[in-house]
Amino acid sequence: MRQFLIAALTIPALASALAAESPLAGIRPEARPSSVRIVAAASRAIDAATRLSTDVSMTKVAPVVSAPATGMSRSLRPRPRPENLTEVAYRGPTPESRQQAVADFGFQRWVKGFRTRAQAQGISLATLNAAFSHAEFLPDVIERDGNQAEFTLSVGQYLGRAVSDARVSTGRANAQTHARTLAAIEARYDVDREIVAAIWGMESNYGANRGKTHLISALATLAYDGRRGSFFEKQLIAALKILQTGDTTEDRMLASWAGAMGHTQFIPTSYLAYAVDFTGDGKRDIWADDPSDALASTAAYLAKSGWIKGQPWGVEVNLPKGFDFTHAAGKRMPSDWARLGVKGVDGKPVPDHGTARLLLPAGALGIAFLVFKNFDVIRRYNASDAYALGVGHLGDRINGRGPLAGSWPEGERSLLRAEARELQSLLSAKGYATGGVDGKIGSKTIAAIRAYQKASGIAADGYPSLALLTRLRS
Ligand SMILES: [Ca+2]
Repeated sequence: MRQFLIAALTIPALASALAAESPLAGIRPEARPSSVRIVAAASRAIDAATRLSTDVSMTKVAPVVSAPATGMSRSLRPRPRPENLTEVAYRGPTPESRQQAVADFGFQRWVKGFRTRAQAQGISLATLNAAFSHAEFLPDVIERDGNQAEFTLSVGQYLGRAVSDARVSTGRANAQTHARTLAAIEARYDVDREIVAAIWGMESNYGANRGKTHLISALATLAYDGRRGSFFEKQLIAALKILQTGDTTEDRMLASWAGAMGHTQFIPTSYLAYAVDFTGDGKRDIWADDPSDALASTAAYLAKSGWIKGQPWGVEVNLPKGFDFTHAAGKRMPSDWARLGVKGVDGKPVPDHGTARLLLPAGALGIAFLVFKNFDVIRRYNASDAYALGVGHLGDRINGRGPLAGSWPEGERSLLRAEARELQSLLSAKGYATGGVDGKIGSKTIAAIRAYQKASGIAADGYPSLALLTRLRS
């Protein structure tokens, strides 16, 4: 049996990149680029083989605002269209105001065309007139869409923010205040209440940050801007359908700048598919101060995604010394994992709640988990391992459990895209095929990392750590 010199992996590790304009925003779903990077860093690192389910084409509750670093080369701001300048009312002497005027003109022209397309999809003139009565081009939205610079945050740092003491205590208080509602929702949808409460905490800090942007304006701006125009036009059509049902009015339809609405940050298409009227007033009101409809809608979403009531999302585990990471792939019953030495942090085998896979969000030196099907159900809400960890752990904490027993490696962070390219390039130069040098850590790169790690006598966790890059450089 191979001996893995785990201690040889000195620094390690990693993290996940969060692209967000503020630390808190990184935790919220509109900062979807983080999800993309976290998935890349935290999930793929383990090995494609340890992830049985293919979770590529999942429905997302909130939009993926595209991965950072890609497609960022061209300007994201509305570009002046010189051929139109003569048609634009001159608003002021500065280049900024001129650009704004051009953008407004282009926007209004776009709205005109959009209205025709919307009518063809069954949106009435009355709905359109009401919806666009206060709609305007929002330069700030474009600004924020463009300011998604890549930066890194470790899984440990991410969890520290997502599951802060304040968020735990506020969560516990809210779970008490809304105990009857949460219990009723749990009874109707068979979704454990603490997970619903945790998603509420993650998405809007229990309703405190539901978003204050005029949804129609934001979606129209993003649809017009064109970077992900077709996605946002689809969301805009969905928003108009919501208005047409009479669930709410355009002035109350507020959202994050990227179109995530209400207590649990549904995007319009998810609203249409999953939102429910729990209070019985005939309106699916996820925007109201009363969170009942929003929380029930979230439970409905999780239920339809396959939630298994009573099954944990995951359990923190310890790995035995010299654990052979080539055994880390696939799903097993916890009792089978226990035979490989993978046990709960209390030293006992994890109960057989169902099959589980091993999750190592920061590689061999970080905290390990056995995660169950419910973990992947949470990922349906936001396809990020770090997010799902945050929700699951916050739920446990709200339920009265303590912090994680293990610790995350010091100095960890995920590789930036350029560093990932360098890692691939260095591995390729040593004869380990990474399937290209594109900065994306896919299964071939992970296999190459494992092969290099095995040949070097270090823990073959397939994890693209900074330590590994440093080692390859030397
Ligand atoms: Ca209602």
